[in-house]
Amino acid sequence: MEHDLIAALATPWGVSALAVIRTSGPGAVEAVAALADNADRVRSADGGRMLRTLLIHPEGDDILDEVMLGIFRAPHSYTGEDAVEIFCHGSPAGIQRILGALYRSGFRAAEPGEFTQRAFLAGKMDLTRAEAVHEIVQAQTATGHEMALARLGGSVEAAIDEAKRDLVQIMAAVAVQLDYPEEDTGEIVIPPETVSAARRRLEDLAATYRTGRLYQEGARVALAGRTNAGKSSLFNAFLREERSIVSETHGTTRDYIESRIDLGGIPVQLYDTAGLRQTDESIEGEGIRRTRTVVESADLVVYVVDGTTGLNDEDRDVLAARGERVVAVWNKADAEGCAPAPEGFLSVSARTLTGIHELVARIVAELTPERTFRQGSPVIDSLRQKNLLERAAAALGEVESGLAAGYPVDAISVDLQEAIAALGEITGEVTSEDILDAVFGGFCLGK
Ligand SMILES: Nc1nc2c(ncn2[C@@H]2O[C@H](COP(=O)(O)OP(=O)(O)OP(=O)(O)O)[C@@H](O)[C@H]2O)c(=O)[nH]1
Ligand SMILES: [Mg+2]
Repeated sequence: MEHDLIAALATPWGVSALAVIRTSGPGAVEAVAALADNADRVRSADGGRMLRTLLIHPEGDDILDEVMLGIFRAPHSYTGEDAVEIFCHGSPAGIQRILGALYRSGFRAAEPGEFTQRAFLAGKMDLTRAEAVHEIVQAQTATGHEMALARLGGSVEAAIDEAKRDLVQIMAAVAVQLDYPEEDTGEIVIPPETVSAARRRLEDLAATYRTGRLYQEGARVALAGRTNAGKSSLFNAFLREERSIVSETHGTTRDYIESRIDLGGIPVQLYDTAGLRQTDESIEGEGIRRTRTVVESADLVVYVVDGTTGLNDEDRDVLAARGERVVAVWNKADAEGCAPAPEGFLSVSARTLTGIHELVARIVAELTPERTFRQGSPVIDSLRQKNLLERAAAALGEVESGLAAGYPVDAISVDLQEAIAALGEITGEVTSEDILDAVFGGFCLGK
C-alpha cells in the first residue's frame, strides 16, 4: 500500500458541538498548512502542539471554519506518519466543505480502518491490539469496554508471546539438529509437558471467545409465561421505567416489546412478550405466534408464573419443552395469596422488587459459558484469533501424539512449525494483504 495523504471524519455525521477530521500521510502538515490563514506558523509547528487557525478555501478566499489543529510529526503519531487532526465545528455542511477542500489539496478519503492499518504497518501495534481498537469502539457495556481496553494494553499479545517463547526455544534446538545431522548435538528431547502446557493455555484462551462475544455482542433474553403472570411488570422493573403496559386484564401485551439493557455487564436485548393462552381472537393469536418465535430464538427464557394462581399443565409443558436455558420465576411473592415457590423456582416480586438482584445474578450465570475467564486474564473477542488459537492447539496436539508414538524429530517439527506460524499470524508477524483487508475492512471510517 502506498502511503499517500488520507483524510476522514473520525466523529459521527450529524450536528454536534465539535467534530474531528483526521488526516495522515507524509507531508500532511504542509498540505493542511496550505489551507490555514497562518500557514507559516502551522508549517513550522512542532509535533504535539495545538494551533488555532482559520481554514481558507484553496480556490478563492472563503473562510471555511475556525478550527484547532492538532499537529503530529512522524514517528510520534497514531499512524507513525505526519498527521493533523482538525477540530472543527460539528456542522455537517461545514465538515463537508472542509473535507472538500482537503480532497482538492491532495488528500483522498481514507478507507475504513486505514489509520489503524497504517499504525500496524508502522509497527505501532500488533494485530491483536489493532483489533482491540475496533472492539473498544463497539463495546456496549463497561465490562465489555474494560475487556477490550485490556486487549489494547496487550493482554492477548502477551499471552501469545508467552506460549510462543517456549515453542520457539524447542524449535531452535530441533532446527540445529535438522540442519547439522552429522554434528553430534546429542539427542533432542522435546519435553511433552512443555508442549501440552502450551496447548492447554492456547485452548483456554480460545475458549474465552464465548465470554468475549457475550460481553461484546450480548444475548437475547425473553420474558414468557401465561397471561397476567407479571411479565410486563418484570420488564419494567428491569428497565426501571414504565415502558410496557401493565394491567390486570389478561392478554394486555399483544405484540412483543424489546429493549437493550445492561445486565451485570452483559448487553442484553430483553423481550416482553404476549401471554400464552388459548384464544380465538386473531390479533392476540398472531401475537402469541410471534411470541413463540421470539422464545425459540432467545438465548435464555425467563419463564414467569403467577404465584397466586400457581402452575398448570401448560406451564409444565413449556418448561419441559424448553429444557435448559430457562430461568423459572415465581412472581407476586408480596401478594397475600402467593403460594411458596416450588423447587427450582426463584421467588420474586415485580411490585416490591424483592428477589430481582438474585434474578439478575441467575440470568448472568445462565448466560455465562462454563469455561469462563479468570479476573484479570485476557479474553478474546475475535473469531480470527479464536480460529488461529485452535489451529495452533491442534498442531500441538499432533506434536504430543507424535512424541508419544516415538516419531522422528523432523516429522514432529512440521507440526511444531505450524503451531508457531499460527501464533505468528495472530499477532500479525506474518500477514498477507488479504488478512489485513479482512481485519481492517470491518472498522469504522476514521479509525
Ligand atoms: N401483587 C403483585 N402484583 C403483581 C406483581 N407483578 C404483576 N402484578 C400484577 O399482575 C397484573 C398483571 O401484570 P402484567 O405485568 O401486566 O402481566 P403480564 O404477564 O404482562 O400479562 P399479559 O400482558 O396479559 O400477558 C397487574 O395487575 C400487575 O399489577 C407482583 O409482583 N405483585
Ligand atoms: Mg404484558
